[in-house]
Amino acid sequence: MSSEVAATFAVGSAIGIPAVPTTTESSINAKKSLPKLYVYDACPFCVRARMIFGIKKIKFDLVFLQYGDEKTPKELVGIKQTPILDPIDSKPFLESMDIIQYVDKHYGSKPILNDTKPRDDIINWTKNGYSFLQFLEYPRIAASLLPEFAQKESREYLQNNGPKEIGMSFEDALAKTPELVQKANEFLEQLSPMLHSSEFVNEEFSIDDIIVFSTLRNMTLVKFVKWPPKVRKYVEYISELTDIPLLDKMAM
Ligand SMILES: N[C@@H](CCC(=O)N[C@@H](CS)C(=O)NCC(=O)O)C(=O)O
Repeated sequence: MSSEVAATFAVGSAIGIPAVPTTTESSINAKKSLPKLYVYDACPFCVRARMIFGIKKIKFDLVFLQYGDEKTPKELVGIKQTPILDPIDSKPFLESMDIIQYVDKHYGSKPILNDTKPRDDIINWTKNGYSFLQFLEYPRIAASLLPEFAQKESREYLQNNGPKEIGMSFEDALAKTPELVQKANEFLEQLSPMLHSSEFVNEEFSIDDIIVFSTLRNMTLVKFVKWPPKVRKYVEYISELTDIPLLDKMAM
């Protein structure tokens, strides 16, 4: 224990309060020198970018933007979009796939993805999901306690813009839950035989895991979905491996 931390404990115990060490200036400076990833927690493209940091165990500063904050992303990259990578020593930039490639090449151990392209069947499976998952997920995301909605302004921003984006009110989308859950169950059943194992889509971690996990993660926010055991094990395994928590505890 450093003398500074020891001193904090000593003062705390002297007045009977268990002292918590405060953030030191050096740890703040260390944070400033880390690459910064700006995200929304519910953004699947942000999950993709977080995965490459997680799997390679690279230290980074994960910044959850408020969903109603237009100023910060516009100052960084000119538009309101996430994920944004600020590599610290060069200009901040957008696009999850570019971020993944950059991080894989520049940080941590040797590259693990090697410019491989996603499998066609995986791309097609994900595209099928786009057609209905948004109706299941958006109203639940809007009612969630995710960090990008901590402030009222951000919750209102989604309440105003979300229905326009999905072309349906959140109430109407919620009313469709039974038929959407049915589709989601079939969607997960289709995935099961496409997985090499309950650990990886292919023999080892690949870009396909990035595509698949980022599609599955928001589905953990939907209470009534029936997960085939292999797919459930898979999503839990990748969550652990990449340090991206699932959302079951908030499921509704
Ligand atoms: N092609 C981009 C897509 C990123 C994207 O669509 N991000 C969404 C969040 S999931 C966004 O920032 N939308 C603006 C908004 O929600 O206000 C990528 O792969 O990074």
